[in-house]
Amino acid sequence: MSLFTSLPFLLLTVVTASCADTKTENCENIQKTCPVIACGPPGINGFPGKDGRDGAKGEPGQGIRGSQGPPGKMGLQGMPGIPGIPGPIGQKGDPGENMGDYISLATSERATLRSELNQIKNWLIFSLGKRVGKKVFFTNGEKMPFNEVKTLCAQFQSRVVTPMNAEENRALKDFITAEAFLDITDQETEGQFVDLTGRWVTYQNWNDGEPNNAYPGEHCVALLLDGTWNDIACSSSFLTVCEFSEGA
Ligand code: FUC
Ligand code: CA
Repeated sequence: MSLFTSLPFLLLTVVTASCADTKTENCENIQKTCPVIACGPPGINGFPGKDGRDGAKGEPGQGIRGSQGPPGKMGLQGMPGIPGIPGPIGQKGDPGENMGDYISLATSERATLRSELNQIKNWLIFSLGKRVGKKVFFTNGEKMPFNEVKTLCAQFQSRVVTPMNAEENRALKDFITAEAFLDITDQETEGQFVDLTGRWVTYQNWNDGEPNNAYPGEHCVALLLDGTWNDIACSSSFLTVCEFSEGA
């Protein structure tokens, strides 16, 4: 017998055998839905049914506690605390420098500074001025009326040059390169030449025939290049020479 011709028989045999193993009630039910097969053995199990609905939410579990989270942000700065108790008194310090050392050092430094200052003054006088006794002559090389010369010299804490003796007069003559005003006038009384303090000058070195007040108003005095004096008009312009007192 071939496989195709024997298959219905095999099925019938299986169903019949299955039905024979079940209870009579079940067999009757089968008979109601399967009239061809009056009663037979129970069939093979069917396929599993569809998945059931999700069950109700379960109660919270009691799992293991998680690890601690990272620290939070830093809080605001707190108020300053009250001052602490003063610490103990420290050990006595090393003995200080001797005050005498400081004084001698200051004295030494002062002497050095004085020496250097004197050297600088020497450089200036050698190159620009003329020293005679305690006087030093300087000029800016400009010619101007007498009043302007007086003002300029006063601005530099000096006065218009005034030779008080032959030595100073000679030093001034050697210094100038043009006729220069002296700080001597007879503006108050014609013919009475006085210095800036108003006192009659005790030293004079007039040129021959001077003072002659040649032109009315020759009330000032100029040192000529040969060292002699001439009365001239104060409004005329002559060389500016100021004298400075050393040590003042
Ligand atoms: C002589 C001087 C005057 C002026 C004139 C040019 O007479 O006495 O002061 O310098 O020369
Ligand atoms: Ca004159």
